[in-house]
Amino acid sequence: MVVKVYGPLYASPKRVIVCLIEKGIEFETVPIDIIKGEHNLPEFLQLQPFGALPVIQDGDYTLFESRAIIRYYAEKYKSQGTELLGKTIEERGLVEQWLEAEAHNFHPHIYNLTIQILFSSKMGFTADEKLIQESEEKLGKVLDIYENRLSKSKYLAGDFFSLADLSHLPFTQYLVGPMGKEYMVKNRKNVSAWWDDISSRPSWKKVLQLPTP
Ligand SMILES: N[C@@H](CCC(=O)N[C@@H](CS)C(=O)NCC(=O)O)C(=O)O
Repeated sequence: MVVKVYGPLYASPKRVIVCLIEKGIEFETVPIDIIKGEHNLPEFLQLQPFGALPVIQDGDYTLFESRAIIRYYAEKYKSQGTELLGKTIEERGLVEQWLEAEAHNFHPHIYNLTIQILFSSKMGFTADEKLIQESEEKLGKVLDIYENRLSKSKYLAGDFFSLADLSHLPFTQYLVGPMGKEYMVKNRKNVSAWWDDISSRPSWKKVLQLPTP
């Protein structure tokens, strides 16, 4: 069964797509344009009542929330493709811990920067410079914690690549690319080495060939 990914232009669907590629799962994409408001059309709200991307359809199974989807596929196809959840229950605990850190500590600040810097004009509002400055400061503090963590292990959950690292790819790509804030990564030796490693994975290079908004 080919998995349908509703996206694929935006960052959160790319979190799902890179996971599917790592796991060797066949998929096709269904374009949804947020700027045109397609995520709020009744047929899309049937799939994702909160009107956000991504959603996947796998046969008659529908799932939304990108981190729920990547956990689902990493577990469902545990022995296929890259092992993304750790081999032991202790490793799994650390993967979950850093996935939560990504969602609750890292993401809110990088999301604010993304919306304010990259999407405000497309969405028809003026960027809030104070929010940009505050978000950059807060993200910098999170990256300092990552810098310390990555001085002890090659990847966030240990010496193995996992969902915790993968989950950072789409928004960090915005940071180092179109947002022009590569220095936030480059100025931190361990974060920089980690970023070079995870962003050069063949799976991510394939995702980078997909269109962006
Ligand atoms: N927690 C959701 C958030 C997804 C999300 O913010 N998606 C953005 C695109 S990257 C979106 O659909 N934005 C439209 C909106 O929120 O109105 C997930 O991870 O799936």
